[in-house]
Amino acid sequence: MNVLVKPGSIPPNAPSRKLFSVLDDNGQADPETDPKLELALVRRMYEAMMRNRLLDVRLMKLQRQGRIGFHVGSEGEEAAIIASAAALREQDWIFPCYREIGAALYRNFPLQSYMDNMFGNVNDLAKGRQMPDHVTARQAHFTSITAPIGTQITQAAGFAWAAKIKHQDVVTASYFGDGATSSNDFHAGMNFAGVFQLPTLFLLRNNGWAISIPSEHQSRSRTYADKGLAYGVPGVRVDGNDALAVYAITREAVQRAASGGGPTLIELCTYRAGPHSSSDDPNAYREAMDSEEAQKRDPVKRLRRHLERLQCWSEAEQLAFEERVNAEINVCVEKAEAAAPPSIASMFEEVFEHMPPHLAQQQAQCVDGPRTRKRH
Ligand SMILES: Cc1ncc(C[n+]2csc(CCOP(=O)(O)OP(=O)(O)O)c2C)c(N)n1
Ligand SMILES: [Mg+2]
Repeated sequence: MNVLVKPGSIPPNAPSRKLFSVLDDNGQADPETDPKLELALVRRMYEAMMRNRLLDVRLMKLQRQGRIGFHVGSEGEEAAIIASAAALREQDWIFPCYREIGAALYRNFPLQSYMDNMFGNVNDLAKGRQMPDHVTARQAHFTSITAPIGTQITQAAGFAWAAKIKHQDVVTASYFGDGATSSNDFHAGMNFAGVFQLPTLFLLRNNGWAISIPSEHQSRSRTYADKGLAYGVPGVRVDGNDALAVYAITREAVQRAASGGGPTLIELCTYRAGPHSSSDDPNAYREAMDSEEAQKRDPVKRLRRHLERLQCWSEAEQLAFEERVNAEINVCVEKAEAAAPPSIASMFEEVFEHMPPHLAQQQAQCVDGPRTRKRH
């Protein structure tokens, strides 16, 4: 039977929630929201964000020089990624999208291992079987990066469910973009986490774009945080370019999850200052003005201004830091580039515990084939 709904009986969208922030564009903290973190922690976050920025600059150059095949960076999104990772506890697990390498490095994933992955050499933990930037860092409680959008969301929910069943004090955090909210996995993960009240955080990096699709065309929801309403998952909007705000809200959500309060959806409102990846040219679809505005709100510069106000950072320290990090990057690049590629035979290994005969035959044919001959 068709039921005609009287116009006006469907309630309008929930009103857009206020954006939680601490720092203004000049790095001045609002005393009402300031989490009053130890300065050593703020400095550590700043240094990790700056190191990430220097890495992105260098890796993009290496790609343009044809020395690595691909790079997907996080310029402009460093606070959203690194300050949230800093607010997680050591035992908590990160289920990343492809932009979260900064979170792994913050957890002391070695820069050399990252660089080995970028060159896909014999020392790469993924053994050259993955694209560059698709690292795995188990020691850092950082799961493998996969290219398909959204798959990590259900994995994080499932891992949190297992932790809950085993009474382990573990919180999981899935990172994903605005575009990923259109994936099946987002809906499945949110529903599951809501129903089972799982200790998990949905860290939704709204960077304005899903490659060339603007975030306002991705969804008719008034805000991305509103999406939590349908699943009974509290949603909150945070200025994702404000490291202190990101830290404060993430910390609160971790504490709530760890004490049985259930999941939280955190919309980290940020901006993708660079291209989607080294394979993308944003000039084809976005105005230059756009990125000028983003420059003003740069999360790295904002946190630096904050530290300078507190007399905890100076121009001299900045120069020394840049020199030190660039030297560290140079050493890692040199080593990674000099290392041999993985052997062709290794492509066939580690799929089965005992290699079946047909695979062994293919391996032998491949090893004897033209790809292993010099100058092929
Ligand atoms: C299942 C799936 N569909 C499509 C793609 C192609 N793809 C790669 S990145 C991307 C956009 C993702 O945007 P968003 O989730 O906002 O993340 P961002 O890149 O902005 O961080 C798409 C559609 C994919 N990798 N996986
Ligand atoms: Mg996006």
